[in-house]
Amino acid sequence: MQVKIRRSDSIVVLTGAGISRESGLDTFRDADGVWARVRLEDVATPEGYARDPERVHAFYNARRAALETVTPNAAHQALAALEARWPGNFLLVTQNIDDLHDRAGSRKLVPMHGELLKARCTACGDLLPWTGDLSTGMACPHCLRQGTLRPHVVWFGEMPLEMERIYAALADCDLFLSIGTSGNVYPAAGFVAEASGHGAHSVELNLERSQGAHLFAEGRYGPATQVVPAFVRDLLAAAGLD
Ligand code: BV8
Repeated sequence: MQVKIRRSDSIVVLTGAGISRESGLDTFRDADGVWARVRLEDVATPEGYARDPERVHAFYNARRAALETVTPNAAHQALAALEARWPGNFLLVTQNIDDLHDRAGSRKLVPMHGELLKARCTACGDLLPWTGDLSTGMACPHCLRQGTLRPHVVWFGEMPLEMERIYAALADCDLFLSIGTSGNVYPAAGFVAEASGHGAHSVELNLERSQGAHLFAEGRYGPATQVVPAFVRDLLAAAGLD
């Protein structure tokens, strides 16, 4: 399907765990996904953290350590190239807490569910880069209180980050791209309706039709490292930027 786009158009991209799958990071709801091994209630909620903080720290420590073994893939790189080449407004909103979009060079980037490589002190609110393990035995380098450092990650029941900035971009966008997400988790799963309601053309790029596939004007299916670079090529060509 020929992409209809103008250079002045605004683009909002939403990504989920599927875009990092071919870099070697697990998704959540695939058969071999994260939630097939642990209950999200135990490791990705404030209640789970209050019940057993060391279990939650172990869950995120393992995922943080895994980031050292993976690299951005062609899909991450294609989105960074699109951002660099696009003359109109561009915003990449990711549900992922890995650092692969950042390492691929994306800068107009909102990690709405937080970042694995940051820790936050629940006592003084300090936000710190954090690459090693976290545990309740550690003290906040800023306020020196012990046991107050948590992953800077948005758990279920917590408010995602920069929502005003995201909704402003959705209200303004002409093209909404959703990549590698199952459309299970809100409010992210509601972004396609929000963008479409403001007149945006919506495209789903995913391995298979997601739960929200019927909400999109267009869908292209296959592995992200194939469908995302191809779509970015078509987009740049349609805007005469190739
Ligand atoms: C909130 C960080 C409100 C943690 C995560 C209606 C409205 C509002 C809220 C709710 C609502 N209904 C329910 C809720 C509550 C809840 C929710 O949505 N629950 C779900 C389960 C029903 N939402 C929340 O709690 C959110 N907070 O709403 O706050 C509020 C209001 C006022 C005041 C205070 C609060 C917070 C949600 C954030 C939770 N944190 N992540 C961590 O990472 O450990 S979300 C979690 O799911 C994941 O982390 C991930 O970010 C997210 C989405 O998952 P996906 O990325 O889509 O991954 P998934 O495995 O599901 O799908 C992968 C897809 O990739 C598949 O489609 C697959 O086919 C595809 N794929 C696989 N391989 C490839 C591929 N595609 C391409 N190429 C491949 N190779």
